[in-house]
Amino acid sequence: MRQFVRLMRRSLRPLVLGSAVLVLLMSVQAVTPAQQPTPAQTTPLAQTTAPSAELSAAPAELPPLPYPYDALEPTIDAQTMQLHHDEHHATYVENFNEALADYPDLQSRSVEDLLRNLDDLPDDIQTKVRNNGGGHVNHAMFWEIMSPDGGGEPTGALAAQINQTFGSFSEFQSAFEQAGADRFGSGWVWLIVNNSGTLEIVSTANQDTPLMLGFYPIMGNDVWEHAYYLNYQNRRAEYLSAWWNVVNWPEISNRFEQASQDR
Ligand code: MN3
Repeated sequence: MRQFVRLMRRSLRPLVLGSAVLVLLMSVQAVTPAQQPTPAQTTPLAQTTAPSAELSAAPAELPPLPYPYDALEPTIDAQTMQLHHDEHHATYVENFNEALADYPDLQSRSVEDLLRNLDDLPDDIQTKVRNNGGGHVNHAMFWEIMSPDGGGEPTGALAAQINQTFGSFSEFQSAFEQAGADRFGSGWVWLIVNNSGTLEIVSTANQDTPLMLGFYPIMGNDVWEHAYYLNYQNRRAEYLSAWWNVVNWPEISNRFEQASQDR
């Protein structure tokens, strides 16, 4: 089948063959299982069927903020958002691309894939990829799981799983805030799906991502001072508790469902 698809792609003459071939190609992609074990495949078809829109490393690009800088006020102020996205996140992307500049073959893999397999990377770029690739995936998720229309409580399967695991939504919130407060120095607090398929709260230092530990992050809050210092100064607990006002539960539910499907 793949040979056939390659052949079709090679002989594709969009102006002549028109949309029928495109429809055929799309339907071929649609029936390809997302979690097919496809290590080291670099054909265009394999890339387009990579697990659910992972981030490109060819090169990595700063995703646009999905809302204006001031959209999350008063929970997060516009200046913090601007510096956080345009400076901090942009710098992670820049340094990540710099790390991969001498390794063009690694650029065909997703950022997530590189982070899941850090030990296999050349020694001289492992730390750079860990810090800057981690910074890129963490922040790309972070902007999406917040919204000006955020807040409230999760619904559906995610709500049920949270209640089952933590007792109630408010007990989950307390545990998440506590783990964020307990993270010494810079890092993240996460809700992940662990290897047993159950929800778990973990925290990581610096830009380490749960992907490095083999876990899929459902949601995470950034507890680096750059995420809250202008508004909250040293009052991290206050930031953690206010943050629920901007949490985008529909997007987090999507990520939860993605994690369930990928298992
Ligand atoms: Mn940050």
